[in-house]
Amino acid sequence: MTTADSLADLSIVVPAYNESDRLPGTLAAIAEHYGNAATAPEIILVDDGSDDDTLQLMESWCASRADAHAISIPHAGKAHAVRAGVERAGRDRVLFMDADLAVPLTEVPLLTTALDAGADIAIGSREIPGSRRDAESLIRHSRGRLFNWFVSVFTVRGIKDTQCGFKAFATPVIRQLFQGSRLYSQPPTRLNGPSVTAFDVELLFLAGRMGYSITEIPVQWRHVPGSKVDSLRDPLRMALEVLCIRFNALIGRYP
Ligand SMILES: Nc1nc2c(ncn2[C@@H]2O[C@H](COP(=O)(O)OP(=O)(O)OP(=O)(O)O)[C@@H](O)[C@H]2O)c(=O)[nH]1
Ligand SMILES: [Mg+2]
Repeated sequence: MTTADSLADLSIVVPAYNESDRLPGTLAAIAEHYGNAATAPEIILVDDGSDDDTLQLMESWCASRADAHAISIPHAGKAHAVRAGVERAGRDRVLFMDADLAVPLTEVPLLTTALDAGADIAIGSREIPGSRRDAESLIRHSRGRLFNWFVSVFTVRGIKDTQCGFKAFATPVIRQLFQGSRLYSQPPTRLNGPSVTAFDVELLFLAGRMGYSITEIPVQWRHVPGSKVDSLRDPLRMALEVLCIRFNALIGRYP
């Protein structure tokens, strides 16, 4: 399959919450990179109740493109926004990426090529040879490594970087994984502020149980200011989620 065919087969899902500062540059980069060609990926932007004009930005950008969709759901966090985008996806593969474009669009074909080569899931990695992490503080990097170690002890083994927000799946595979999710089967009843969470850990954990192949692909990544992650609350919440995944597995709640 050529790169153009691979891209024509792809839906890109971008979850965003209060991203009126970071999203315009990302949308401009997408428009410039893909133009409006028939071979361009489908673009699905998902807002879940931003307080700023993120949704308006999405809607006006989508109005000028052939296959782009702005989805609006009640506030439920990144996992549910990705899930809503995946449900809407009309192409054979889905890649989700962050609104801050921390991984540039030049890396998209690296993941689709891995899917072409037979992987069910291809995930961007900042921790294997050939990758790069730029502009990241030592504290932030160390926190990420500690979390990955924690993940490898309790849930997903053998993956060096489970947390890069740049992952591609065969569409039926990611739909099946979300169906198996226990942490994100229902939207939260109450949620204040942005919520990034460890939903990808649960997806990868389920993928391992279901026997899907996962390939880690080295990507160029840079830290982009304007993070929505709370440096204390969110790592603790994510660690708790990892323990919940282990507990759910122990009591037989996963397929
Ligand atoms: N729809 C939706 N998206 C969210 C929510 N919280 C975060 N996001 C999106 O998730 C993506 C990642 O958010 P970031 O704040 O960059 O977090 P991160 O990249 O995991 O961590 P950093 O390395 O600190 O930047 C961005 O596209 C955010 O807009 C949310 O509650 N809802
Ligand atoms: Mg980020």
